[in-house]
Amino acid sequence: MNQKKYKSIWLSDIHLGSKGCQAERLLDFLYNHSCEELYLVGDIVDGWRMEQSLFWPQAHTNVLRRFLSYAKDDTNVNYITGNHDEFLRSYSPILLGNVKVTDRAIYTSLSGKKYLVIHGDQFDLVTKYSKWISKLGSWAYELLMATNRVVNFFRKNFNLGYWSFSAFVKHKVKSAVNFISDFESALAFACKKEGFDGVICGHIHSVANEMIDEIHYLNCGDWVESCTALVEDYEGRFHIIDYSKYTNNQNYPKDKVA
Ligand SMILES: [Mn+2]
Repeated sequence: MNQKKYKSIWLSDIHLGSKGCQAERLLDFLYNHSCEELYLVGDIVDGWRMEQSLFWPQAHTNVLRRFLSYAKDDTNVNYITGNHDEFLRSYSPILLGNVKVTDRAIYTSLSGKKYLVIHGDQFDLVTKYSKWISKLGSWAYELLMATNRVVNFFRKNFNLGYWSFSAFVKHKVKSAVNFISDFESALAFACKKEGFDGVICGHIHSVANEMIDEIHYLNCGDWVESCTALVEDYEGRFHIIDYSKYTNNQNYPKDKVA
């Protein structure tokens, strides 16, 4: 298999166990990419969804198996906990097989810069102080995702590409835009105070690679709406890979689950 290799790959907000999770597309990405260091930046398994009902298709198991096979193939696999997989926080830091589970990590880039790797909910005042409001938001979000699936079902049948209705709505709603910029500046401020050069996070499902107040702010996005990954290549450059464009050709070997 012709895999593209990077120094490091970061993925966040996969939400395995929820209907919105685009596990098939993620599997396609995983089969076509490898790295020395893999960071799973939180909300990988959606514990909140699973409390309500169990949704767990084979593709979701295959994603976890793929992570374990990376670890077996000498990739350094780090699982950073998020608010949807916070059940892991009572055990972290812990080594599960070859997978390091922690709440935060420090990454040194090839150019020698120090990045804080963290899910980011710690800087989101809504999830931090009110789980109830946050779960209500999560319910509204699920409704938005359901609409998204219906829209894309029709688009697929009319041979139109994938289009994120929910991302469209979120970018149109002013309060959502304010929420995103508040989150980004809170995180940048905290990182500057702690002496980091940058931050790599997830949580708000809004991909980014930008400078905020002298801090390199990188957000991996998610695998519910945007289907994006963050990578560092061997020249020490960071890129966002937009995998939503690789649609309708899930050509990963379906029966070969390593
Ligand atoms: Mn989160």
